Amino acid sequence: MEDVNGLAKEFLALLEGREGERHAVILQDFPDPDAISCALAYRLIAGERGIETDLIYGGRVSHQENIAMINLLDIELIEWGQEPIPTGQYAGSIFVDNQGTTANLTGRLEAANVPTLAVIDHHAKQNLLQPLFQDVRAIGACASIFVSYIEKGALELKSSKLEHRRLATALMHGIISETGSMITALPQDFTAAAKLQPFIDNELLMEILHQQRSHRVMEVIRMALENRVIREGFCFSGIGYLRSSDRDAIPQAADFLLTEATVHTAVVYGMVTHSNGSESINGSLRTTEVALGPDSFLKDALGKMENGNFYGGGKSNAGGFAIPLGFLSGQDDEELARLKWKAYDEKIRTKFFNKIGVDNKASE
Ligand SMILES: [Mn+2]
Repeated sequence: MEDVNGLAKEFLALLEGREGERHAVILQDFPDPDAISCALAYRLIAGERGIETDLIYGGRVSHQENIAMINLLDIELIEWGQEPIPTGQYAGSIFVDNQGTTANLTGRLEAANVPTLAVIDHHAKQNLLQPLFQDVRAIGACASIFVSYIEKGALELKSSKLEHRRLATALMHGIISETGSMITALPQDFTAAAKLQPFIDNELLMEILHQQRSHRVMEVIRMALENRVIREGFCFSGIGYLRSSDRDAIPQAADFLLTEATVHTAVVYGMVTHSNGSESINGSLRTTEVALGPDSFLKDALGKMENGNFYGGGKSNAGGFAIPLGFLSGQDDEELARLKWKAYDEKIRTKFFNKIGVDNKASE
């Protein structure tokens, strides 16, 4: 068990004497509500101490629920794009809900000599960065870690303050969405939610949660349904090519496939074309099987890249992977594009079938 009091104290000590500094708060490339709410929490906590913050990420926010959250709660996130980070712009970086391995800004921060001040996360320890302060806990939502700081005096929440009500609503949304509506929540997450409850805006929360699916997402789900192959409770589906702006449809399709009666684990993947022309296979795993362990499942099934990093990883009920195409990237004629997808689709399916011990050739 972590010394939560000690960690909160250490966190607050880190912020002491930093008045006037500007910090880069780094979210993973495809920020989710948990990450967004943590970044907002850091902004308010640091703001109280005269520290300015930019909340930045190197990918895209495309899930309509996340876009709604940002708009309805008026959260200012900066999509950084491909630009380098100017030297001297930031006195330090704070990684929330990630440890630098899922944020493509990590290398650029290093190139700009921005010191890593803190890593605050709830995924398995990755040891990529050497921060001054680290708080990596096994907990349902990273947002609950920030609530524990707030409880220990990082911020005095007041219902009379609009920005505090918005923060509480964001953190509650982060906890709810990250824990599958509290199903995978731990006692600490319930404690955090209880702490937030008096400050949240119920109507706003309802509005954020009830976003309808876009036409593009519906199309990706249709493809995922058509192409799915089910073996031993596992459902695999390769959906072909999609634009990077539609990447968030992949986990939504996996969520949907998981609702089929005989399925306990769903894996959906597709060939994503990025704005710079490069391509990668991106995939999502969702499971209701407590014993599966998405992190080791994906690491075992897909293995490592040449640089030693794994293609994928995860947490208790979800995981993701990205396989860069490198030399094979780029616009091709229809036939070559079809062959390229077919080769990757077969290879990935075979790897998963090998992992679960079934024969790729066996009929349905
Ligand atoms: Mn999280």
